[in-house]
Amino acid sequence: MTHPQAMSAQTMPSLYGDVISTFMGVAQATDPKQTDADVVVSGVPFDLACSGRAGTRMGPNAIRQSTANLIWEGKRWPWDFALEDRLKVCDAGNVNYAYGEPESLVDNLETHANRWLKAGKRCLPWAATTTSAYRCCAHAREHGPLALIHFDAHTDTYEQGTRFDHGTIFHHALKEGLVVPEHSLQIGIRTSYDRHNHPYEVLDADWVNDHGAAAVLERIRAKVGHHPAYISLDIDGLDPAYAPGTALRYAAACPPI
Ligand SMILES: [Mn+2]
Repeated sequence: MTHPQAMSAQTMPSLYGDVISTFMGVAQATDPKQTDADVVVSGVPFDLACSGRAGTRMGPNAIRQSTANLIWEGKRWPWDFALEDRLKVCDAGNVNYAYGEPESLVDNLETHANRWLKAGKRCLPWAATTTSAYRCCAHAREHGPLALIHFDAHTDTYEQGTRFDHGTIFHHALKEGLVVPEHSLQIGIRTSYDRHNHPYEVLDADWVNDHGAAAVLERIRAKVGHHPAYISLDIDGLDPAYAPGTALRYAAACPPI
């Protein structure tokens, strides 16, 4: 057997388990030209940039496995239609990287996202840290800046941090002109930030709890309009009562909406 370090990031098998089953049993596809899917899901099993409890690299495959019982359900309550009646989805597997070279993940992820987006697909990556969001929205370099709809306990706009720090991504994205702050919102925030000098509008957890889901959606529509948008959902945007496995746990969040 060839030692993993002798293989490139592209050819090395995933150390965290190859795709055992696909998301909700949809078809697997690795080439955008060979699928007519509208939406592509993929996993990013990288948690080396995580400052808290790691292990989320196991998440993408866990998501796939947790959808196994949905395969035979067809119509899923409370909807009266099946997913495949409305949307064609494919599963592109996991974005791979050499475990000793985090840089390879960063480059591979941007290449992966660009490849599918250029083919006109919508991408839904499950990433193990929000570091990945920065590269996922990097296609804005070619297609113009995006509105940001960001659910999180943190603003991820910190200026200090190491190169792949997961708390700095929307500072760097803004600096590089990848997002339009005038059309962007950060929702569910419940950690400190400079309220008098912050680049994005914030609907903090207190605001969301006071006003409810309908008001949040109304504010998103008013702010984002028809601008192309990037949606980032950090799982710690939810209360840890619903997602206790997250690396950083902050109570008093809004309930799932
Ligand atoms: Mn967070």
